[in-house]
Order: sequence, then structure tokens, then C-alpha cells
Amino acid sequence: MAIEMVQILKPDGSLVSPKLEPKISEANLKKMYRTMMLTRFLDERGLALQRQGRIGFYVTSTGQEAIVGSALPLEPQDWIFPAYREHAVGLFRGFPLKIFIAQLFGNSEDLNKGRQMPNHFAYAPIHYVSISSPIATQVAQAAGAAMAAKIRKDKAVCMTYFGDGGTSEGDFHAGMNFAGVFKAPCIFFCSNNQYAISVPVEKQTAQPMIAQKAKAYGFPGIRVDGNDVLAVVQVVKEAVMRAREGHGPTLVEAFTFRMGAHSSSDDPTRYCPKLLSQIKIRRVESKRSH
Ligand SMILES: Cc1ncc(C[n+]2csc(CCOP(=O)(O)OP(=O)(O)O)c2C)c(N)n1
Repeated sequence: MAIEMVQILKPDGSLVSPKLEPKISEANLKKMYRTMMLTRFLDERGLALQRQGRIGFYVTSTGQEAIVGSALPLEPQDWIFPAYREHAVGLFRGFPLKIFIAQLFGNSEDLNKGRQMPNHFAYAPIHYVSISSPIATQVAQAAGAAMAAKIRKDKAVCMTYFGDGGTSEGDFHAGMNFAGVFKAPCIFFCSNNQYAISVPVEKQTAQPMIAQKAKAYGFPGIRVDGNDVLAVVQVVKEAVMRAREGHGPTLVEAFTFRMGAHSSSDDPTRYCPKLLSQIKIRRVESKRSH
């Protein structure tokens, strides 16, 4: 019953096997790389702005930038139901940087005019649905939207993102069950970064492999190295094809690691010894934290 982890790149950047390399244009490879770098720079600036008291809240995705690979196989008509760590997906699809930053400030150029919490982005032209704070609510929303797309025969695929902690929520199970029964064109993308704030994944679920959970709902579950951008492109490409051809949903577990705090309100050195050695945490007290 074990599911192997799909890997195309070795940690040093060389290929596991040249046969596995997906066909990606040089322009798209550069666009993905640029988006990954931009995301990391945004994290540095976002945290600094929060520490300066100029924005109220920020969530980083440092260590999880390769999620950008999940955006490449999608088409403009597809829909994104994100969690709060998918900046790279939005930026890759064309989320304007100025509007993204205006959202953090809640200023006059923010499309919500400050009525949403910072880091709760939405941008209709790229079908990037507003982030909801309650964990995993987007999973049920995505399954419902995918069922609607199927009924309307409009060929849109819905992609939803959530963390390992999100799989303990009722909405995860409701969304997975409905999508499985109705063969909805939905992709469930779990970034297993091994922590839900301070709760390690082994205290979250007795099934160590999140991809296995798809079996209970009657559709495939795939485990991929979430830090391997080429492997992420490849598994999502196959899942999108399945969904678009009417074969129903796929659960993708992207195995990764959150290389920082949960958010600007968190101090991970209090519960995550791995981070103590890996990252220099700025222990600056936040003036405005949530
Ligand atoms: C229903 C609900 N319960 C609790 C919270 C508080 N909360 C915010 S983020 C979070 C952890 C989620 O972890 P995970 O799904 O693994 O995603 P990650 O932050 O690791 O990307 C929790 C418990 C919430 N927002 N909603």
C-alpha cells in the first residue's frame, strides 16, 4: 500500500533520470524561477514591514516556493481556491504585484479597501478566490465549484490548496467525498510542511502518508517531493488531464518543510528544534500582532 514519492530533481539540482524530465519551455522555466525568487524577496520584505509595525500580519512561504509548479499546467479558465501560503501560484498566474502589496497595507489601492485581514488575497481576473481564515473551508468550496463546472460542461478545473493540518478538518473530508462520488474536476493539493503551527504531522493524523487518504474516497493519491518544481509540474499536469477528461479528482501530497515561522505572530524556536539550527530567527517583538 506504500506510495512512492515522485522525484525528478536530486537535491543538487541534477536529474534523477533524463527520461523523467518534463517538456517545459525555457520561458516557462525562467518564469517559474523568477516567481520563486520574487516570493522569497516578498517574504523578507513582508516580515520586515510587519516588524516595523507598517502592516499587521504576514505569512511566509519560504521553503515552499516550488508550489509554483502546480500553476503551470492550469489554464486561465481554471479556478484557484487557495490557503494562505500560495503567493507563488497567484503571482505566476498574473496577480499584479502592486495590488498584492496594497492588500497587505489595506490602503486605497487595495481592492477590498482594508476590509479583509492582511495576507487574505483575492483577484477575480485570474480566478484566485479569496482566502478564508477558517482552515480547509476552501476544500469544500472547490469541490462544489468543480461540480458546478461539470454540470455546466465548461471544462474548468478547480485547484484547492491546504496544509497537513487542514486534512483534520471536516470540510476536507466533505470535499473529498463529494468530489469522489460526483467525479468532480477538482485537484486537492496538500502542502505537507510537517507542522500545523506548533503541531507536528504525527500528532495530526495516524496515517503518516496523506496521499493514502484519497483511497478512502475512491480516487488516486500521489506523493511528490514538494521542493522539486519539475516533479510538481509533472504530477499536477497528469491530475489536470485526468480532471479535464472527466475522470475525476486527484489528491496531491507535496512533501515539504516550512522553513520559518507559521506567520509573523509565531516563534517556532519554542517548538521546532530543526528550525533552531537551520534559520536565524529575528527575535524582535512585534508591535502589532494578531
Ligand atoms: C477552523 C480553524 N481552526 C483553527 C485555526 C487556527 N489556525 C490557523 S492556521 C492553523 C494551522 C494550519 O496548518 P496547516 O493546515 O498544516 O497549514 P500550514 O500553516 O502548515 O501551511 C491553525 C490551527 C483556523 N484558522 N481555523
